[in-house]
Formats: sequence, structure tokens, C-alpha cells
Amino acid sequence: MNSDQKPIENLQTLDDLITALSEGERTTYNHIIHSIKLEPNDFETYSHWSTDCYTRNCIVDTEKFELILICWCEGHKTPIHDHGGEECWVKVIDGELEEVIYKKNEEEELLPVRLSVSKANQVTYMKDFMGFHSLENISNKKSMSLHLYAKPIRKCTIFDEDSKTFINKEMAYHTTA
Ligand code: 2CO
Ligand code: FE2
Repeated sequence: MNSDQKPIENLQTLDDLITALSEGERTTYNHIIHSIKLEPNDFETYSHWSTDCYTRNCIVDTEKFELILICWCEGHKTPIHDHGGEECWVKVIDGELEEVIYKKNEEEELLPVRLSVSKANQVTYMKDFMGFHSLENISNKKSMSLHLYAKPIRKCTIFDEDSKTFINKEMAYHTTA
């Protein structure tokens, strides 16, 4: 959030967030997602973990935006991926996530360019011009993060580190509200 922007008042619950996103334009989303402070308890209805892989739990899916809760077990990590041309905000709800951003060099190889760690209520932003990223739960416990995509992401590109190739992937939910 720009330092000259004050947090939006009366934005306290997950329902408040959904209302603000539904009524707002995409240009207001950055301010909205930074303004709200959320607690793990707010997500009891949506949190489902699997030891196999992190889970993508749909909270809201509209034409304008998609809000999902990702539930991570210890050590879970995403592949390196882009965001299908859409805007992506990640707000950590519980635990600590490490993000690595990758950019293509002239040989079309992906190289890591930035590493950051986010804690509860911190927000990171990605769009494809910034490159690809991967996220990993680096806390010694289950974690949760809230992902806002505008518009919703139906497909993305994944970089397969074994074959060193880019693969198109259809997005799927583990649970829907
Ligand atoms: N984009 C990934 C997904 O929706 C999660 S990493 O944060 O953007 O599966
Ligand atoms: Fe992502």
C-alpha cells in the first residue's frame, strides 16, 4: 500500500472483504487487501488440509475476482508458475511463506531473482511481467494463505524443473464453498 493511503475503516471480517471486492474496481483491490487484518479463526469453514499437497479452497469465484484459501502442511511448495496474465495478491493468514521470484534470461532459462519471507497479514503481489514465482510453507506447522486473483485464473504455465520445460495447467479447486 502507498504510504499516503490510510487503511480503509470498517473492514474487519471476511464478509466485509468480499463485499468490498464485489463493490470495488480492480484498481482498489490492492488498498482493500492491505487494509484488512484477518485471523486464522475467520477461515474455519474453508480450511482443509491434505498431507499429499497444499489444497486450493474456493471462497468466492465471480467474473471479477477469485478468492481462495490455500492450506499448507509443513514443507509443501508450489511448482514455479505464472498467473495466466492476471493480478495476484497473497496475504498470509497463519505461518510463514517463502516466495522466490524467477525471471527468464535471453536463453529462456528461468533464474531466481528475489527471495522474501511473509508472515501473518503481510501481502505480496505478482503479475506476469514480474516473472514466475514459487511459494513454500517454511514454518514448522500447518499454514494458511488467502489468494486474490483478478480476474480469476483458469489456466497458468508451470515450469517443470525435472524436464526444464513449460507446461500449461488447468487450475482446480480441492473444495468449493
Ligand atoms: N498461484 C498459485 C495457485 O493459485 C498459488 S501461489 O500464490 O499465487 O495455485
Ligand atoms: Fe502463485
